[in-house]
Amino acid sequence: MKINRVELREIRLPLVHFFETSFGRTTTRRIVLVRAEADGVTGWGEVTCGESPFYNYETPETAWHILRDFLIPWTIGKGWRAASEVAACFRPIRGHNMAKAALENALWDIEAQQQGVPLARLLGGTLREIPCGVSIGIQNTVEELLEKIAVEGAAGYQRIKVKVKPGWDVEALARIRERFPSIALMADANSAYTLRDLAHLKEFDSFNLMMIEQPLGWDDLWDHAKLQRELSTPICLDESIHSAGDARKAIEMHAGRIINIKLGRVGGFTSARAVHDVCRENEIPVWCGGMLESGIGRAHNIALSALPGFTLPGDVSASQRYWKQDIIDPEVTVSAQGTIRVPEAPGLGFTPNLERIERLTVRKEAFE
Ligand code: OSB
Ligand code: MG
Repeated sequence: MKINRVELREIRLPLVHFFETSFGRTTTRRIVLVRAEADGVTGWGEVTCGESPFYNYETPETAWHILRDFLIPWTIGKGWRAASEVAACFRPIRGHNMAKAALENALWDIEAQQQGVPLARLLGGTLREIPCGVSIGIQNTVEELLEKIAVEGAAGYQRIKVKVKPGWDVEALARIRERFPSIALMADANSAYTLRDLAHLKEFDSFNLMMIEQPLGWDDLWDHAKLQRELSTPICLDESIHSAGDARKAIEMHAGRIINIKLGRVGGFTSARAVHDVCRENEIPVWCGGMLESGIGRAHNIALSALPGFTLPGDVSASQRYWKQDIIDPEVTVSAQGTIRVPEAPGLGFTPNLERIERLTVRKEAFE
């Protein structure tokens, strides 16, 4: 695989409904896309960072810089035997996993097309359909939250995740349980608490939650281990797992009982698969997280979710929940049973719509 051209572009994509977490509200996404060409085949990747450095420290600007000045010059013009080789080449750069993932994942897309196999299969995926849940942000009122849960439940989604933060947590959860006593429910705090909130966090144990996601510091496994000893609800780690090594340490420390894998956060498919493998060896269930991706990142998430360790419903859901019009054809749809069918066509199995992407593009830079 000889990469002869890479194009970076930034698109602006307004969300159908604002998405609010403990760290803020998003209404329009700024998404950096990577388009790579090798031997006449085109592959796509997506930088999944937020607009501001709140989920992690990356932003569209830092990703553009790292891609333009380091990752692209390091990969272009070289012959690669496999997409799985580039992760080692990127290793000298500390962090910037979402920038790395965007380029690496584009090469996986190319390799799958070259081999004429679906990306999921190239990765070792075995599932033909993936179980789906939804992530519902903080709303203006609890009534609106309850209505959203009712809609998503009726659509068939297999579990509901709600965002929580101090002031929007036990009361909202109590109201949810009152109206929906038996739905599969979980809460995601995005690091909004500390161990000083221990007594408060213990109240979460009364809501029969599947898990509580990343209650404590984004870079803190130690305090999660302390908290897990005090909670009966399983802790799921999101922000603090960046590699297979982190996953191993978290498991050894009993910092949580479940891990959410995000392609961007861990630096691409090669690392994501390694995290999956460590978890599987240790019987830690995993599920695929989401970052409000466009269709391109969404297609990658679907391929990843086909690996056999993805036993819990993930945050990968239908395009129409996010976008009036997605940038891939067809868009991602979910069955009445709350599943997405893993495509069987070579590569992504979805076609990026160039004309639509071009219309949404606010800047572009090409490297030959
Ligand atoms: O913590 O999982 C998270 C969105 C942005 C940043 C962080 C998170 C999320 C989500 C949304 O929960 C998942 C999705 O629907 O894409
Ligand atoms: Mg999360």
